[in-house]
This record gives sequence, C-alpha cells and structure tokens, in this order.
Amino acid sequence: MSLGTDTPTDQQLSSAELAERVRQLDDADLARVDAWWRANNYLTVGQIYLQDNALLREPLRPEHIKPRLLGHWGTSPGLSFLYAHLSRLIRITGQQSIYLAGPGHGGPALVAAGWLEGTYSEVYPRIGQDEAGLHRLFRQFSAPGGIPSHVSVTTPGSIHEGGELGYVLVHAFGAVMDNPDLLALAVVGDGEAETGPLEGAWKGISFLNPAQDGAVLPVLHLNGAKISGPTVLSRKDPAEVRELFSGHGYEVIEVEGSDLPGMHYGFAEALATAWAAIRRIQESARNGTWDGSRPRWPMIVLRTPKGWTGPETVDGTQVAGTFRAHQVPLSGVKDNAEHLAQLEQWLRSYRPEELFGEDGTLSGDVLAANPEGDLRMSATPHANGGLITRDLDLPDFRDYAIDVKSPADTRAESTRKLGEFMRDIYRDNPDRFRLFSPDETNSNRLGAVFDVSDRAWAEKVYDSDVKLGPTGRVMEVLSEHNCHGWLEGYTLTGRHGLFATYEAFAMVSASQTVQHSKWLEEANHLPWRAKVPSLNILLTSTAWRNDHNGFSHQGPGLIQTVLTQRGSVSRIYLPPDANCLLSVADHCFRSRSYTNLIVIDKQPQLQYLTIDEAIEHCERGASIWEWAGNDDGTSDPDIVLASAGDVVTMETVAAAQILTERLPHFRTRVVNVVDLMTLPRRKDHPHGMDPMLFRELFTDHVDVVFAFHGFPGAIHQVVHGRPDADRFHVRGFIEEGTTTTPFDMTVKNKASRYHLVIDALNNARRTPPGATELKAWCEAQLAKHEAYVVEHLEDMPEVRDWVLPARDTAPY
Ligand SMILES: Cc1ncc(C[n+]2csc(CCOP(=O)(O)OP(=O)(O)O)c2C)c(N)n1
Repeated sequence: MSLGTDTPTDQQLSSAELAERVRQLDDADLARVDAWWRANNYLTVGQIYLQDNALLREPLRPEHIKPRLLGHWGTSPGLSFLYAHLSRLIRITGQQSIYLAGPGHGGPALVAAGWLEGTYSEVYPRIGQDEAGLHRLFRQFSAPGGIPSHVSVTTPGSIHEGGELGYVLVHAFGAVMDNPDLLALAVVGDGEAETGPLEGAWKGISFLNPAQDGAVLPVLHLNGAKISGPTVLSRKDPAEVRELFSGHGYEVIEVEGSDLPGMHYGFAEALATAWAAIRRIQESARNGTWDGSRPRWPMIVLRTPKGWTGPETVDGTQVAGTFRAHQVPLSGVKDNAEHLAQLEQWLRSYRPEELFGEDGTLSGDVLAANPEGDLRMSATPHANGGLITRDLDLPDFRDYAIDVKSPADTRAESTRKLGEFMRDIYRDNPDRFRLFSPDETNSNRLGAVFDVSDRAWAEKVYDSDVKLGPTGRVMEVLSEHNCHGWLEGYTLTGRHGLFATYEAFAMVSASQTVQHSKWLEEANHLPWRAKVPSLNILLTSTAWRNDHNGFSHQGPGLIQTVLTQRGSVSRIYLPPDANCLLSVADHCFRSRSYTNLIVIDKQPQLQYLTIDEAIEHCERGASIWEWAGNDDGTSDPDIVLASAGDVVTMETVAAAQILTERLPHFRTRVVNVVDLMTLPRRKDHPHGMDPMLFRELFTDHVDVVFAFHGFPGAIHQVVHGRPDADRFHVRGFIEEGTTTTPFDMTVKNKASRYHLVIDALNNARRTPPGATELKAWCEAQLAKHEAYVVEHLEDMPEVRDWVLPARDTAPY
C-alpha cells in the first residue's frame, strides 16, 4: 500500500517540518481524507439502519431496514472526522498513536474505521473488505449474536469502551505513562465532561514527564448536546472555556464550524499546531534543554454540530446540531415512506459510488487515507497487550519474609513487607511497573518504594517536599478515579501495577472495577486479544482498624462488588499475615487478565505462618490450622471455626484458644481461608475446591462459625450449594462502627472472640460439660470490656496484648 500522500514520511525532516506538512492540506490529500470520512459516515449510518442493500444497488425498501433501529449517530461524525485527520498525521509523521473515544456510544464510527483500515477483516475474516463483508458488518451491529453498539472489546484498536462515561482521559494518561513514543488522542464528550471523574482527570498533565512518558492530546468535542439537553461547556462563553482549560495548564486550540472543506483545513491546522507543540515539549525534555517546569500541553476544543452531515430537519423539526441527533434521527423509516426517502438521500449524500467499487471493495482514495501496518490505529499493538509483552522481573518474595518462630506470637505491619517487595520490583522494572495511590503510600506502609522512586510530579517542587519530582514514578493523586483509571490504561497497554487504597473509599471507584472486569470478561472470548497484566487492587486501612477514623471509614463493600463479576476474572484474597500477603502479591503480579482484590490491614498485626507454610496455605487457598485447634482430624470435630481476613482471624484463633483451654474435650477445628474463591463450587468459580477437599475442611454436617472480614452475606453467597450450607453461621461487618478501640469494633459487630466462643457452643453438635459456665464467662468478659473501654479508652490488657502461648506439642 502506498503511503497515500504526495509528501511521504521522511526520517530526515524535523518535527517542525513534518508539522508544516500536516498543516498544508493539499487537494489530493483533502480528497483522501474527505473520502475516508464520507466512507466512515456511510458505514456508520449503514450499521444503524441497514440489514440489506448495503451498497444501495437498488432504491431502499422497508425490508432493507433493520427491525430494531439502535445506535448513536450524533457523536459519530465528529469521532470519524478526528480519526481521519489523525490518520493523516500518522501517515505524514509516523507518529505511533492510539485513539480513545470518550463518547464510546459512537461505536459504529470506530468499527467502521477498523473496517476501512482492513484490521477488522484481519481479525474477523468473516467480515471481509467486500460487499459480502459489508453486508455482515451492517447486520452484526447491535444485533443478537453480533457486536455491542459501543467501542467495546470487540473493536480492534480499542482500550476504552466509553460505555460508562467519564474515564477517557484517565485511560489515556495511563496508556502513555512510561510509553514515550505514544500519542493518545482522547476525545472528551461535552456531556462526559460534566462527570466527576472526567472533571478530575484534566490534572493528568501535572503528573506527566515529557522525557519518559508519551503525550495525551485531549479533544473536547463541544457538539452541544447530551441525550436530551444541552451541555454546560457548550453554553458557556468560549472565553470561560478557554480560561478553564488554560487554568488547568493547557494551551487551548479552538476549531469551530461545519462548512466543508473549510473544517478540514481548519482542523489540519489545529492538529499540526498541537502536534508541533507536543514534539517541541518532548524534544526539549529529551535533548536536555528542558528547565523542568510543567509544560503547557496542547488541547483542542472542537465545536461541530451534533449529527453533523446528517438530516437537518425531520418532520419539520430541527435535528442536526441538537440533542435530537443523539441516537437515531429518522426513527420511522420502516413504515414511513418520507423517512425512508430521507434516509436514502442521506446515505447517497456521501456519494458511495465514489467510495466503493463494483464488488464493494474500497476506492483508491479511501485506501490511501489509511496509515500502514501497525501504525493504523485499529491495529496498533499498544491497544492489544502493548509493546512490552514481557512479564515482570520479580525478585524472590521469600527474601522479604517475616521470621515467624511461633504462630500468633509477634506483631508486624504486613503491608510494610509488601512495600519492600515493590521497592525492588520498581528497581528491576523501571519501564513497566507503577504503584497508584490516593496519597496513601506512606499511610499504607508502602513507603519503601520511595527508596527507589519519587512521587511523580510535574508542578512546582519546594525544598520542604519529600520524594517528589518529575522523574518520580510513584503515582499519588487524591482521586481514586484517577488512580484506578491510570492503572487500567497502564495495564491495558501491557504494563503492571497496583492500586492501593483505603478499603472504604475503594467504593469511590467501584464502578470502574466493575467496568474493567467486564472488559476483561469479554476479552476472554476473543482469541485475538492479548492477555494483559491483571488489575491488582490492595485494600488496606480496613474497616476493622479504622477505629480512629470512625464509621465513614468502615466499609468493606468492594468484596461484594467483585463477587458479582464472572469467575473467569474475579479473584479475592484475604491474607491473614505478611508472609501470606507476599505469596498472594507474587501470584497477582504474575497473573494476567484478572481483577485481583487483596484485603489486608496496615496496622501491626499478629503473624501466623512461616514463609513455607504461607506458600502452601496460599496454594491451597484454605487449610486447617492444626496448631490453633484441638481436632486430630481422625473424626469430625464438634465445631469448625473458620475465618477469612486478618482481624477476624486473630479473633478466631483467640476463640479457639479459649475453647481448647477451657473445654479440652470439646473438639475445635480452625480453618483459615485466604482465597475466598475456593469456597464456591467449581462450577461457580474455577478456584472452587473440589467437594472432597471441602468436606476435609468443613465436613459436610458439622456447624461452622465463620468470622469474615466483610459483610456476612458474602460468605452465604459463596458457600451456596455446598453440603448443608445453612450450617455456616457468619459473623462479619454489620455496619456497626464508630471511633473506638480495635477490639470494640469486633464487639460492636458481634465478631469478637467471646462472641465466636458463644456461637460455637450454641451451634455445636453437642453441649459439652462446662459450656454454660464458659458462655457466662464470655458474657462477663464482654460486660467487663464495655466498662473498661469507656473508663480507660483502650482495650483490656488481656485482649490488647494477647498472643497465643507457645505450645510444645500439638494439643491433641
Ligand atoms: C456515567 C454515565 N452516565 C450516563 C450515561 C448515559 N449516556 C449515554 S450517552 C450520554 C450523553 C453523552 O453526551 P456527550 O458526552 O456530550 O456525547 P455526545 O454528545 O458526543 O454523544 C449519556 C448521558 C452514560 N453512558 N454514562
């Protein structure tokens, strides 16, 4: 294929000279760009309306029209206009580029782009670049067994579906971090720009380093309307819009209009100016002439009518340029002859006879508008697993282990060990690992990473600042949406990372967790989609230990959220101590295409397992802790005390100690669960343990008192269908919390060791001698606790300083 330009890429030309070529749109290139755009618009309208007669070989008849008219026209011509011009820039400059459509409901435009570039047929050979392929392309859109109406996973070149609006800029910024040669064009819908996440995302440039990162070119598309009303930014005085984005640090370039070919010239000029500015910034940063201050990155404000080139009026009502163009402007085509005629006129306005040959193949002008090979945005490897496909170079996590001499005997901050592990991951993977956190790296005890990397920062740095600077690669911004979205963009382009956040505020970005998991779920069905590094989320500063911050900080809801996702992607780990955390983290960093949720608190906590025991425990996902109970495993115990989560595990082990010491003939088994997904049946989750193993741990009829980190309903959900699931009595977080002592949190939520003992005795198969007295003692302990905390403002010493006394021999 020719480069499709009279002025081919020339490695010898400077960026300024190349930009000049982009600026000068000659007649031949104008014809190509316009032909490509018209072809794209034709294909977009065809996808929305036609099930037959794709090339209009005969006058349109009602039977050519789909029975259900679905899709969004309004945003599409703007999206394809931008695509056509960026493709031209790529042809001239060789710029590696990725296209993110914020208003992803313009899916047909991006599907059409992939088809015009030939990628679609390469990926889906059934949809060839010929008339038969075109027919299938139209029929599959928004159809049963076909493709979604958005720029979904099925769309080659996409890393951003744009279904849930608000994330286009965060994905774009994540994609260019440590990706110096990449330009991400991010189209921001003016409706989308009203969302909280998008509003916060403009700050991305305050964290971008022009030497080591690529560039984001935001295009704010002010087409004026949303679904049924105007947009805020389109109705503002343009000066205010300029000031707003100028205040965010952008150099605002404006293009407005609908006249053709005038808009082609205007946009070529704007894009050339933007790209020249980007290259100037990058070159000065890379050739040592940069003064280190935050560059003024360009952005484009594009004002075009919604539904541009579509029907001006329908039934006498203005449609183009209004919200009425948002979806399907002519809705009655099947039964309304006038609408049908108007649709045909609309389709023919793109002059398909100039765009398609006899057999449906594309004309030379259209083909010549495409960049070549991997430079086609629909084929860019950046959007399919990235350029770096290597896994992380991981140090041996065993080297960071805590030396546990005796279980539940010493306390340590487990996440600090993870910080040390990540410090060395940073050191060994300077091009493909980042930690993302809403200002909590130190708070979450992960600060060891600062030994090898500063916080990324492109704004001013003061002497009083600590570990802050432009070459930093630890991402801290007080926005869960930014952190989550940046990590998504980073992993979808092949790099690895972790989002560490306070547990309660993970709900701020919970919807992103869901949307990303959906993406991974669907990608699993597409053999051509490369596996991408997993989305690793660490929830720390958890509900049980937010006794100082109080009720607002107590919410383990993300577990429930991840549970709703398909088993093919969702993973939930509750390591009880540091060594288990290290083993789990190592596993997660090696994994691909999962959503890994890791939940562990940051406060000093009891350590239970040696590193070898931890590895074995994590490999199994759940096991009996023989040292904690008095069950010899030869016959069924009287009760199973199970736990998942660090604080509740301490309570469980303490409860078992009370039971085994005070009722030595009452057989207590202790089971710890680190991989929550071992509990469901295998048919419900691939990690589900087989029935034999489940029976080995939980028997199939002995009652289980389960102390769970999260909301109790989660355990009932995962043990559904296991033998006699009703015997699982779950204690967990029941929305009782406040500013109080750590142990009082467990008391308030009825998950304390004393509650667990009482539960065990109330639910055991037999009532052992001494049970009544022991329950009375537990009640007395609870009463004593109530009085003690109020008087002393801290926990009783026997609880606060509790450790498991070392046992010389097994208790049985
Ligand atoms: C978070 C979110 N809220 C609501 C919607 C429903 N929705 C779909 S399109 C749309 C209007 C989008 O307007 P805009 O971003 O300006 O896109 P365009 O005008 O280019 O179609 C809305 C509200 C959504 N997809 N996501």
